[in-house]
Amino acid sequence: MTSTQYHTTEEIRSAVHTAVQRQIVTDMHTHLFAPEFGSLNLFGIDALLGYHYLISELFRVTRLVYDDFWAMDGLAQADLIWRELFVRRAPISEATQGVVRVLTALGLDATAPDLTEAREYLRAQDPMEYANRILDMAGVDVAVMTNDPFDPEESRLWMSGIEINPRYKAALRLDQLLIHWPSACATLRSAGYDVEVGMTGATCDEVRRFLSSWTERMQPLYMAVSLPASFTYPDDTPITRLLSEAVLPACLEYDLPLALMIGVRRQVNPALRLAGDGVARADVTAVEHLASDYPDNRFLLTMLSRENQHELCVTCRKFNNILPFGCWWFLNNPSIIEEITRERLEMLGATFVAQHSDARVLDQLLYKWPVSREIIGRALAETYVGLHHAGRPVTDSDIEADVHRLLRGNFRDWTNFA
Ligand code: FIX
Ligand code: ZN
Repeated sequence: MTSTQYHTTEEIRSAVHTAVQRQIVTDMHTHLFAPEFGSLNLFGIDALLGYHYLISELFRVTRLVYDDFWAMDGLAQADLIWRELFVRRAPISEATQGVVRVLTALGLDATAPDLTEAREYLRAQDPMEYANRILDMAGVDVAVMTNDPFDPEESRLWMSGIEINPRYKAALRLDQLLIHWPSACATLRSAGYDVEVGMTGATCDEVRRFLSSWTERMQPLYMAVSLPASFTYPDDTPITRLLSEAVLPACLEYDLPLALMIGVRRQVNPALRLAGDGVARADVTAVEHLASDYPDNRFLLTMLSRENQHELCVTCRKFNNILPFGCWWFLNNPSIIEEITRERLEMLGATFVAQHSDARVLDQLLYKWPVSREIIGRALAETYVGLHHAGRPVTDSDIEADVHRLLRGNFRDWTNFA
């Protein structure tokens, strides 16, 4: 097949825009659950309004006492958030605009005075059919979940041999194991593993046995951990030993990448619960040490602080066993996505995963992906316009190959996910 060559900057911009809109995405990090997980599968208006991004915005505009909010049931919380953030004022923040986009995409009235219509719509949906429909509408073929083997509700479902919709894949999440070792150790002991909190004896082998058993059960695409901004490696904490003697060898054995998500400051304001986490700049040298000590391991890497993005790009230029991904959480805003994507394109070409949604509620795919597609498309278009000005003809196959790499191919190659 012959490829089309573009001759003007307008043609290039329009070709990139079209390619990004058409590209099917593999959403490599979400907090979604397949419908078979029952109540863990969040969808619909009340879940959308209960998103922790909106809860912190509610407290920007009211003097409500935190405990009074938490004492309300979910429906009353959603009613209050709707009234305060969508009716009494224009929903201009990124998270509130997102809800407006979702309602509009579903054909619902985003200016409604209350939630009656949106709740009626929700009641009419079948969870299985709805999941496939929203994934299709968002142009997402597969959503990767976040699966915590220490969560009693979730692990019970996995143990029951649950069969899940193949459009959802697992990621084995290790926060409990790595960050809360003493309590994880107690849980492992009660499950029959011969582990010691002081990490003596068979502890690391037993942790590997635990990882093997969950890898075989969940068939994850990668293992993952979200680490605090204070994370250092190597040091004399259990994390260093668990990483080097259990997690990284297990990743090698199963040929899985390890995703490191670095930069959170958990519970800066505990009264806000899930909405109470913050951010700080982290030390990228920890990543460099890991990448250099474990050259045969593959890492997926995202950092939460805007201030870490440039140095992470530099680190990725030094270590080709790191694949940077996404504009995470507080960075998932148009202005910052544009900045980070341009910086990565300039420093790394198309060797990164442009975005993940981090959706917690299925319907959020209907805003997070359209926003990201738009901005990533703009950044890539300017990159190709630059190439055109430099004197290299630009073709549709160049553009389509890069769009595919950024939104689907790189992640799939890194995880051997055909
Ligand atoms: O650790 C994580 O995976 C974070 O993305 C979440 O825990 C965070 O609460 C979130 O939802 C960010 O978008
Ligand atoms: Zn997340």
